[in-house]
Amino acid sequence: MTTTTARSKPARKLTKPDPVPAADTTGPDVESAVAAEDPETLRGLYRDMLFVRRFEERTAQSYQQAKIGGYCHLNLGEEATVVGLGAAMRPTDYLFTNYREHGYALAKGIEPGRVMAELYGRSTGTSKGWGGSMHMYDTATRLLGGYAIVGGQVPLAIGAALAIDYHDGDDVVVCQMGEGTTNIGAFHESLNIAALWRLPVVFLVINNQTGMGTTVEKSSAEPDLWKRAAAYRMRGERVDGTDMLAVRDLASELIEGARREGKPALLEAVSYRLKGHSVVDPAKYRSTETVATAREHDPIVLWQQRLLAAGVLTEASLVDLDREVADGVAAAVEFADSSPHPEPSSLFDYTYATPVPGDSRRLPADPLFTH
Ligand SMILES: Cc1ncc(C[n+]2csc(CCOP(=O)(O)OP(=O)(O)O)c2C)c(N)n1
Ligand SMILES: [Mg+2]
Repeated sequence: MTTTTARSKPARKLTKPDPVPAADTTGPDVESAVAAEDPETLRGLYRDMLFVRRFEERTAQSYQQAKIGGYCHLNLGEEATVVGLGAAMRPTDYLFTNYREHGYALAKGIEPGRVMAELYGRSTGTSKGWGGSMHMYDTATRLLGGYAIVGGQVPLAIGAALAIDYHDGDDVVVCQMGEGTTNIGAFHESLNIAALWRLPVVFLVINNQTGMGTTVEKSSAEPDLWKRAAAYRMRGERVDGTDMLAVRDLASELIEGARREGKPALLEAVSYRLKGHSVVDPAKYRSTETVATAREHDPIVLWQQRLLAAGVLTEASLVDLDREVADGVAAAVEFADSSPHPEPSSLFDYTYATPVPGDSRRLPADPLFTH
């Protein structure tokens, strides 16, 4: 007979890490950056942020009208990062994103109508209507997707960066992801290889402090995500994701470091998710304080106030901008809604890179046996 001696186990109680410090959005730095910036550039950046906001709000509305199906995640609250990044990238730089990518597709320069058409599942969409919200792809503007599997885009981005390096190119890959992705194994493998092989890639971690309903403190033993770069001797930075100029400038610096010196880097952008994880998530798990904090950090409100205070915008020019943006979004919806659905016979066209002889082309309603 064997006797078991009771082992004293340490209590499974994790010490709670400090919460992520709130990014400072009201400091004098933003004001002096605004004062130093060309007013026309500021108006353009604000217009682009507003466009993403209105586009996403309209997307939510179209979803409720059942014009859009499937999963659908919005960039509401993330507009300053989206636009700041877009301003930092060269048109020939490559971008990989997660499934929360409509804004990034717009920032990369894809026609809004084609983005909306993809959401509507129409053949004029970026992926001919077969991809939908999570799978936008456009070789012309070098948006290489749109990935639904958390972390799926990270090794692929490394492959693109390796290809650039192999061909002695000087383009850079930006790989966007959420903070939840930094705990996926492939994230660490990719950072390791990027650093070892000095690949031209910048990892952009959008720390919206929540992965579905789980807070960053509950999912990450080290919630200061920018510090993860140090494990790979890579430069890591944290930026206030609501500050489009700070995002643009820091992203530019890191992108140019990757381009000129083959130095991969990690940029953590702290932002605030204004709504639930996806359009169907009422986010009841969030406290009133969390919602209030997110609203306080609404980048559209912040930048509207700042640009009005700096005299870059006036109440009258805001009205004009609102109308211009509303017209642009309406035109995108009109284009999408009047575009044809893909032909059912094309359902299998993109299943394989090349046609596979003898593959099943049977559609769900087709009879199993024809004779
Ligand atoms: C491998 C994998 N596991 C789980 C999921 C389900 N899932 C979809 S989004 C998500 C949360 C990801 O959070 P984060 O990376 O912070 O991105 P965010 O949605 O906040 O932009 C999860 C767990 C998935 N799509 N893929
Ligand atoms: Mg997140």
